[in-house]
Amino acid sequence: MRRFLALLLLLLSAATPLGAHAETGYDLWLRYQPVEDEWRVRYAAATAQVIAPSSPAIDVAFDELIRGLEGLLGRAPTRRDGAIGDGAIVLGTEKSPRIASLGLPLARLGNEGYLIRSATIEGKRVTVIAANRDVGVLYGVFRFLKLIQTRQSLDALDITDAPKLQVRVLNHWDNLDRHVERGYAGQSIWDWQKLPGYKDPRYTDYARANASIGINGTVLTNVNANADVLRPEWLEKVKALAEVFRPYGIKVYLTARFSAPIELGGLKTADPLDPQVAAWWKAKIDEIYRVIPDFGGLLVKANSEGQPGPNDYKRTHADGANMLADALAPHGGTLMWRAFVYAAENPDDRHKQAYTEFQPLDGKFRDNVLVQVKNGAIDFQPREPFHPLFGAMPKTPLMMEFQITKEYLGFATHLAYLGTMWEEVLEADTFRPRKGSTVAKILETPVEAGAVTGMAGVANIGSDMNWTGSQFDQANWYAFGRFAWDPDAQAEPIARDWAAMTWGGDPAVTRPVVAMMMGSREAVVDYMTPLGLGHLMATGHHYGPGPWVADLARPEWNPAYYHKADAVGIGFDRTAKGTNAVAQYARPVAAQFGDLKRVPDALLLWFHHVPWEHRMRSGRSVWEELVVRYDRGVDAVKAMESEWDGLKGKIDDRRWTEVRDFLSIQRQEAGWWRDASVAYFQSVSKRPLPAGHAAPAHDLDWYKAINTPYAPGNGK
Ligand code: BDP
Repeated sequence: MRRFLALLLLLLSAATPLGAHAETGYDLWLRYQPVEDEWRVRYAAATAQVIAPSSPAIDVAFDELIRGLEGLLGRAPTRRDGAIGDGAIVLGTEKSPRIASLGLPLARLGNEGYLIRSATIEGKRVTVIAANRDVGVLYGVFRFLKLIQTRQSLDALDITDAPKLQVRVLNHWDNLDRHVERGYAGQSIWDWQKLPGYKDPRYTDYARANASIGINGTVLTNVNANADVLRPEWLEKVKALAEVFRPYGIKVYLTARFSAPIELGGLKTADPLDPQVAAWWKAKIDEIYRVIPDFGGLLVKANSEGQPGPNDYKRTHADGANMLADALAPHGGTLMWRAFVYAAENPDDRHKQAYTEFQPLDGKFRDNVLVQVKNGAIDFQPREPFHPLFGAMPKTPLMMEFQITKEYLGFATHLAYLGTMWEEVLEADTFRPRKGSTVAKILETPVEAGAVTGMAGVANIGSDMNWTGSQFDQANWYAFGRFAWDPDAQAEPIARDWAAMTWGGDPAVTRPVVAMMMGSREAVVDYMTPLGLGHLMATGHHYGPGPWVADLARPEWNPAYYHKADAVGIGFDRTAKGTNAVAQYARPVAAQFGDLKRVPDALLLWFHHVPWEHRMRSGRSVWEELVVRYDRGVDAVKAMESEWDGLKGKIDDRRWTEVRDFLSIQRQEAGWWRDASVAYFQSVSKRPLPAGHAAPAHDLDWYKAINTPYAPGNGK
């Protein structure tokens, strides 16, 4: 009877029209919705049975496989040992005699790689998912499920894959009171108050999602750090999370406030060369490892935006980093030290400050230090040239820091797929030491044998039902994992995979969805900061335009500092005639960026100050081009809206409606950006709008008067 009812339910659910499903987005790209009948038949033969040994990581792999097959194929093969039959999926490492007997080429897969292969064992046709370590088997299982989710054949499989970077971490900018700095998806998912007593099941789903894309670490706390998290009672909470994540191959990391020896230890100084300070950190780090033996390590933001650091004691960043690294080293811990520094006292071009400070320290950091560099020279803008430090510190492991949360790209409501932005940065050629040395290659190539490599992404995850504040922002979490696994990956196939897994395999859905995604980031660039402009957002919360702001305490906090628009022209001269920031790049790159004739239009105003009449490649003046780009951005959002309208009925109503409403907010805000920016720049350029381009809806003062003090995500 129960089986009959289950079957009936299954048939009913398969027969329910799509629109009636109320999907919230909670399931992310792991929805495991039933495949079409023809595929169910095709897949049945290769998924008849699952054979798996037992260990914490293999158990979660097994459970995930069963869960996936149950959802996708409506049938769960649950046998996990005994005789092998045709169509078995055999999981394991070389410790399983059956896998060892196949003599698979596992050695080159490293600790986290996997192999999926159609094979014959004991005369039966099987699929083997094998790895050197259990976590590789888990990654292999997710890949196998993806084959079904994206409707690939399961015949004659021969897949091997291994991550190109070692440390693939999320950085949560989450405070201990659950406020998320630059978070647009609700509160922090870490419910510290209830930890360690209560472990929200959400932590497990978080781990599943991360493991499915190969993320193997998470920094739980904000870079603007609070020393309290290092207190014993907080370490118990951290330990509880570490226990949930461990079977999924995910290590926990914390941020360390440099002044913790003063705040927690009662010392008079945090000077890294003071033996008492070093001893305090050593004892603290030993204590952490007693509580969490596989703790990943620490992340530090020092001497940047008011954070304490070694410069307070006239010591270098290397002095500070090495002191902590030495305490972590005996435990195998990693220290991530951020290169995002700029100082109030330093009048030099902000673009140059991180390079100026860090480049001379090349070779001075301990082996277990990763210097974490933002993708661009300034700060996560919609478009920046790649950071000049990439390639410039050949003796120092550098890791990439991307921002997944869209602080500068429209918060949660603007659809902006960041895969294209990351691909653009990763494939940029640094020419260091030679042509072809892309940013990706620099990240992937250890500075010496065995040296550590990595990538960090500032998380966009919160307690919202859909995790990321919007359905489409899930794609950015997903894409980050894929790029951290393989920095040479391409944005478009990643978008295709995500779209198929998230919205269903119908090409009538995925094709337009992928097209929207691929154009979306450029649309944001166009309506916010075209032609290489940057940092024009309103003060503090960064919500909406503020290009007129020129009265903040520090020069480089003001949008006017970045665009330098005046009656004559616009743009920041970073050529040899200006701040000469171009000289921080390898010669061929500097020659291109520094040459008005060769600099890409997309970076023109980042590197050059040009008269309003400057002729662009299009034949238009830079003033006209600016207006054209602003309008192009708004038009692109309108095009996304109508594309999405065409998908009504093809996807579930709830998610469809949410996206439709968000696109409408995006269109209004894109129009706000366009109008406010055009009004402002016109007040400076004093030029007429090009023919066919409408005047802003209001005068400049109207836009200047907009005040949104409660916009989310502000630092505090
Ligand atoms: C800026 C953010 C600020 C962060 C800072 C950082 O506005 O909230 O603390 O980056 O990365 O973009 O440290």
